[in-house]
Amino acid sequence: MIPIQFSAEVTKARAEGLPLVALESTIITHGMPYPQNVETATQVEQDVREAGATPATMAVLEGTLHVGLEAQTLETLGQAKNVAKVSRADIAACIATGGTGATTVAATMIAARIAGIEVFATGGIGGVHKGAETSFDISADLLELAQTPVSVVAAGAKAILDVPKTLEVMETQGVPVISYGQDAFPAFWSAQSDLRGPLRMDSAAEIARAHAMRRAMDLPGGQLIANPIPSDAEIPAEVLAPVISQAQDEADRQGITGKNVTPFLLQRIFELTEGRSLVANIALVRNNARLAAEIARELNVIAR
Ligand code: PSU
Ligand code: MN
Repeated sequence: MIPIQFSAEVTKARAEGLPLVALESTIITHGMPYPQNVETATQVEQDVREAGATPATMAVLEGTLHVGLEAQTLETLGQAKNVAKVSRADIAACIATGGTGATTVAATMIAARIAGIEVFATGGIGGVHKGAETSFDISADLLELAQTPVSVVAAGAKAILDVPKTLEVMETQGVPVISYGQDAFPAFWSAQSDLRGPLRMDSAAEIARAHAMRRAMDLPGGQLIANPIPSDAEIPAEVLAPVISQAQDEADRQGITGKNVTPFLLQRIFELTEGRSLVANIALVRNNARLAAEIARELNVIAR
């Protein structure tokens, strides 16, 4: 038995068969500073509601898997220091030992599958890190996309990653990567990159149909929907490139490894851009939440 607790709102939506959208919590505890993290998480939940779906933010709290967080719980989590970052490798151990942890993309996909939620919105997924040929640092998020049937809406992969290698791993793992509304694969803080998205779709209905077809075909794994950042919130790639390489150099010199790499880089980029990276990050997560809600609504009207 999995100890699981649904929020009041999620309980109601499940009972009424309403569309749901999963949201992660590592972005709250490790991806953004307080108080912007809580403000953003609250706003993103509201964006999902306004787009006609119910938000379900996932976290493990004292050994219970929470599907949907009450406002006070979200605030407490957002203020807490030293919360564990829980991915596929740690989620079961965290629950079994009564621990508390914020869920990554991989762990949120697992929680969503358990809760019967098929659409999930986040900022950016983890991927293949620069230098992976020696560090072997490849995010568990990519392997999760290959095995857990959840469609994940993200703004592409961050330029802190080796984006071509990230696309190669998803290709190898059979993960459909769908650029939304454009040919290029978006690069998180910038809408465009030099890389083409392997697939392109222009409507939420199409994305929902592709998801439902994978389900009908019994294909394991989900889809990555790469949704470009709104143009008014973009940061040009040439502005960020030196910032990213500085942050990467510092991480290398300080010997940062494993699950600390991504939070370290995000925090340094936030500092080095004097908060500009965070403003863009907030805009793109909100944009992803709205698209995810639309996809969830479309998926809800397709017969199973
Ligand atoms: N991308 C962001 N913000 C984040 C993350 C990614 O824009 O906070 C988090 C997500 O939770 C993602 C995790 O699943 O980082 C990936 O960590 P790693 O690279 O250690 O797999
Ligand atoms: Mn990693």
